Amino acid sequence: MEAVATDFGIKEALQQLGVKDINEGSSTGSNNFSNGEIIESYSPVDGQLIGKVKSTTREDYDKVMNVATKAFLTWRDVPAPQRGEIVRQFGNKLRALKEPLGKLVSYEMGKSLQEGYGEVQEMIDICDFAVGLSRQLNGQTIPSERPGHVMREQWHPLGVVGIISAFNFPVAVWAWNTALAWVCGDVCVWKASEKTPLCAVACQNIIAEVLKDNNMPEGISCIINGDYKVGEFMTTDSRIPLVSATGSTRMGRIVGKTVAERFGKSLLELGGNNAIIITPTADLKVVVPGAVFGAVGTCGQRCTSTRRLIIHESVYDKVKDAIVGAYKQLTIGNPLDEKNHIGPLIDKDAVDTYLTAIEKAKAEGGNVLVEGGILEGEGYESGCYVKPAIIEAENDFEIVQHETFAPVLYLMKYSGDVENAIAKQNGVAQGLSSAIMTNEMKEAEKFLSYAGSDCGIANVNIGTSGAEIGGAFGGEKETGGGRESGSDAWKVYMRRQTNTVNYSDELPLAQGIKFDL
Ligand code: UN1
Repeated sequence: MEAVATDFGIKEALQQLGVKDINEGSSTGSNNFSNGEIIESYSPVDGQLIGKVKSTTREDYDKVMNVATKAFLTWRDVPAPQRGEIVRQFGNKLRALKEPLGKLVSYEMGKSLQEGYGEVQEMIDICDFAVGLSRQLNGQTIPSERPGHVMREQWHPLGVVGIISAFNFPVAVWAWNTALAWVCGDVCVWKASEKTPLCAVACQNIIAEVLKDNNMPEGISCIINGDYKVGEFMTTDSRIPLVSATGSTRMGRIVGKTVAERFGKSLLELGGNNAIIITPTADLKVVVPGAVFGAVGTCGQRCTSTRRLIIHESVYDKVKDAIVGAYKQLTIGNPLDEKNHIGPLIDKDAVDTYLTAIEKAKAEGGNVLVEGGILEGEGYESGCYVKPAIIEAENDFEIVQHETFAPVLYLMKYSGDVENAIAKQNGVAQGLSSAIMTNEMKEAEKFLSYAGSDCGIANVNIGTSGAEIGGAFGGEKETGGGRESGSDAWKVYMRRQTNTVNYSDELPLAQGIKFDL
């Protein structure tokens, strides 16, 4: 192992997860096909090299696809509740490994340890959900217009599901997809972010053991490594009926187009530009933690992060002072140290993007309330630690219209009715998450009505981030329209088949058409 931080039990965590340097011969499951260039994973926490993986070449990819396609033929024959039983065992393994996996997430990605654990909890929760679902992949029966006929709807597995995930949720988003896809009878090929490849290796090791214990082929779960070029192997591959992709709107536009070109399905979970509307009756006790966690949690790198506060002019100063005051309490530093609220950004490119956003906001006339900037000195050597910033801005600023994956929060005023705030909230290209803080029932219901928030997620008196797995997760407009995790999101992982069965001795045609021979 090269240069792995010994503090905070990272070395032990890696050992428990079977994640080793490739020079020591890592057990990366089906991924041991990968033979391409080396990808090094550096921690944004302390800049250390954690480990390496090899990227997947075209040739390696075809081997993975052969294994996955073959595994599908075995897996689809396993009754759904038995598939659920295997997912249950996976969830139990995650329970046992919550601590090391949460630590690795925190160390490789940079989110706080609490959020690292939270991410693993999200995986466990979706496994539980999927286990129940494995007995509920129900179709419908539909009355036929013809005598002696019956119509039914069935749901069948799709085949190989491709998953492209982002660095910010390096394990949970994969689990949202796989836990459902597996109970549905699909097998999965996962391209994790090249910024968090070791989290993917850890997950693969965990599921590989479960599959082995059940005498199931490991090809049910495969990982491939690399950047967008490796992702392209999947988006252009007609052996993959569904590509589920999480990431930027720019990436989703390419993925969506490429997959549609070959009539594949895509599930897109893209950028957000999420706002909280703060009305005159909002309770500051709820507003402050909701807005601050939303803005600085995961260092502002959630797709659900709060980027805009739309505050009624009558309470503007009060809310502004409370939020600015709360920012003074924030501690920034090693995310594995639980006394810190905020860890680093993912890498130096992200730091540049953050600095550029602040400069742009200033250039457009933004008024800085809480100065940002890079942190330097002891503990900040990786160069990825930044101060969360607050800027008074207008909704139509160019930079405000864009998602910046960093802790930059824009404050803006509205006057008059809540409709004015809703118009601002909807006045961006993205449509993921939104919230209103109010004790006025009429305002809350307006916000939730068809004329209210245009987002996939609309909350009352909670922030924009931190959704539970039980609801369908995703958003409208440039967020891509996909829905993952709870509710009936499972249907996207299956193909619907309508059956009409004639149990009479005649052949009446639908629509009363006569065709006598
Ligand atoms: C993401 O940022 O891509 O709602 C997912 C949340 C988390 C998931 C975020 N449960 O903030």
